[in-house]
Amino acid sequence: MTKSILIYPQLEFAKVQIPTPPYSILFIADYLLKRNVDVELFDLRFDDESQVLNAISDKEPEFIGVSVMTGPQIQYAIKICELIKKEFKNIKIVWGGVHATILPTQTLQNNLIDYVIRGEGEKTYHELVSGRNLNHINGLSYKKEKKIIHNPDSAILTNLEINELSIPWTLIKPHRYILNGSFNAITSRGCPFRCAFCYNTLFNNVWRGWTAERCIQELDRCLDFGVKKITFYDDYFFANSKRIEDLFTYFKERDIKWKAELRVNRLNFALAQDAKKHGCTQMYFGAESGSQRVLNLLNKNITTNDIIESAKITKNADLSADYSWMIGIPGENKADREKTIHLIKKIKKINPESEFSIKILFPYPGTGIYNLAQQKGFKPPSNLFDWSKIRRDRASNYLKNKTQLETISLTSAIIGRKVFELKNIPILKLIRILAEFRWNHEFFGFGVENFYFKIFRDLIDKLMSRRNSAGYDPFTHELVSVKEN
Ligand code: B12
Ligand code: SF4
Repeated sequence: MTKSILIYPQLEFAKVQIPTPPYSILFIADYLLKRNVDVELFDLRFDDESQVLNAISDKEPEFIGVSVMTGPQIQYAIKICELIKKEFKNIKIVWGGVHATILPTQTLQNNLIDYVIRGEGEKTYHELVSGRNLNHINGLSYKKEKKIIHNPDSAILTNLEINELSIPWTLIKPHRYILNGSFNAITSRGCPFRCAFCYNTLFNNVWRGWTAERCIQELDRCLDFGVKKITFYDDYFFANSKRIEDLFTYFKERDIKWKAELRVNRLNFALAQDAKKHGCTQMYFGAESGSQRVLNLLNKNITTNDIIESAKITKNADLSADYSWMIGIPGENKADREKTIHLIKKIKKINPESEFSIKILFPYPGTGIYNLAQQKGFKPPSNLFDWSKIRRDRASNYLKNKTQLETISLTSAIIGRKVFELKNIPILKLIRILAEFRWNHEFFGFGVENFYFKIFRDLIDKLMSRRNSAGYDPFTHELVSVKEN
């Protein structure tokens, strides 16, 4: 029987949020299981590296698959691959996920990695582990006589194939991913829009999703495990109105509280009111910028007026909203940034229940914004290790006023989040007073707290990586304890 092991490496701040199940490898595992491949799965946010090594000794699989996204996860992925290769020299290591898809050549230049699977992994990985001739495997990149070969792209899964996939719960411990009844779900893939900074422009640009009936089958299992509140991580949850209508009925019947993302210009009062009536507690929006010029540059296809309208609508429907903004966009100037801050303040006035965060844009290769960033002097990391240092709250080297941008981002994380309103925790209160001063006076110079934050975050990450730690419940805005058996 063909055997394989799939690994989801550690993440930074893994336990601050509700851990999302490792869907990337879960769906691949489900595809393999249904085709009689013996598959075992390790989530290194919980499992120990020694468990992986023991499983390899027991099973002696030919291939190990590792899922990797750009940023800190790379360093943990490298670490586990080093450990594996040290003990099992002949084992073949396969990297998949968004990072390896964007940069297959650079990824394969690392000696630890034998194969890269670009795009959706289900079919390609199955063909690889089943021993198909390498030349015939679409979506595969590999090394041959010191050359790197990229086979043609694979076809994405059809809607029917997506509907045949389910979450193979027996391979994971469900309670790990449920915090205080909250759970993160994904019911679809892809997004038809073309925002210039988004991976979807090169990866996942056709929407496919579970039907309402399939969603209900999968979500019913989650309810059996005690789930009451669901955050949908779909890129385009509201793509199909009939599906949404049926899901709304289900949410109401089962008293499920939920959150999901919507484009600001797809919201209307009837939808907001309906969502609220059917258990929606918050909608999140990619607002990105308060400058129309920058929104156009990002090919966002929304107006600042759409953003303002969305705040009025959510306010009138008594619905909370979470807005995600970006700064450090190539081509953005100081005036654009000020417009963003002013628009955020306006939104907060219109809907005081809304939350927000400001991230610093990182130009990923292959996205529309990447060329523009290169013209402005952006030099992408040239190896995997340097890619692992990329952080959402750290400004890239080519940007001017890096500390100021980072201070704006850090301030927004404090001002914009309900968790910092927990006034009974003295340290949070102090941090909030300083952030409020900065925000109200729009004074982001002398970012000393940013310096200390960088030291502090490394420390916190080490502590948070332990088994039992505090997590943040985004529904109740409470700090809760994450327990691991
Ligand atoms: C949920 C989520 C998270 C969760 C964690 C995910 C988890 N499982 O725990 C959280 C919130 C923690 C998170 C954090 C980050 N995330 Co995130 N996240 C997502 C999100 C919304 C869903 C991921 C998912 O499950 N997708 C569904 C699965 C089925 O799709 P998939 O992961 O692409 O997997 C398929 C293929 O990629 C491939 N594949 C994947 N792995 C493997 C492995 C093998 C062996 C093979 C063969 C194939 C393969 O096959 C899979 C099935 O077809 C995606 C956006 C999206 N919709 O995908 C962003 C996304 C993956 N995140 C992204 C990023 C950048 C981050 C951060 C690194 C941001 C940052 N710079 O700080 C942080 C990580 C910080 C940290 N804490 O370390 C980017 C990745 C871009 C990139 N270049 O890698 C995405 C695409 C968002 C975006 N629009 O840019 N994220
Ligand atoms: S709408 Fe969201 S998911 Fe879709 S392309 Fe734009 S940023 Fe990406």
